[in-house]
Amino acid sequence: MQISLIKNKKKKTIWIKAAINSLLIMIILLLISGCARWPNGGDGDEKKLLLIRVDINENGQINTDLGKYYIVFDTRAGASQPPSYDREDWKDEYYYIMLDNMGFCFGQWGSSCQYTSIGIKGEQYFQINLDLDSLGNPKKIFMNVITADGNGETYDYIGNPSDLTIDTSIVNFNKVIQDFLGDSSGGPDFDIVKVTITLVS
Ligand SMILES: [Ca+2]
Repeated sequence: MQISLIKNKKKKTIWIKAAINSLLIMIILLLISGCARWPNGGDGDEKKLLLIRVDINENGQINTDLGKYYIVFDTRAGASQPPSYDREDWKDEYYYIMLDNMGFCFGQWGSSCQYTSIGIKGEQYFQINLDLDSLGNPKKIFMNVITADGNGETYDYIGNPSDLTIDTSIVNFNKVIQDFLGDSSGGPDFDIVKVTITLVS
């Protein structure tokens, strides 16, 4: 009787010790993985917002009855140049924002464009606020801004779209890019004159 009691006691202490040990191991593992994640916590922890403002000719006004306004992004890892001004050359993986007479929509060129409230439209400008998460948090973003009709004719685009390229690792990224005045084949309503890009954390 006594011997079995002692045996039970011993069994109990072994179980308790094992439980404490595994608990300690779990705590240590949690601490290690927590510490390991700490230094490169920038991966998604920090929300970044991309603000883009497009200004058109002061003699024109945003005219979604006769045309469309696009901002296009190439965020692919192997990308090396900005998207073309010609929509026929755009790849399915490009993200884009389109402003037409239904408002702002966002999507990938090969899929449907979803209307959202990411932008505001003024008389002679429009501005979009885009979470960098929705572009997949890329390191580099190649861009272009174009105005066009509904059928495929481009009215205006940024003369040197490489100037629009964004390095998302730069803190307080801010750029103002000018485009030629009066070079739109669709008249002043579709003449891009300035693009302002700001990246805020
Ligand atoms: Ca222009």
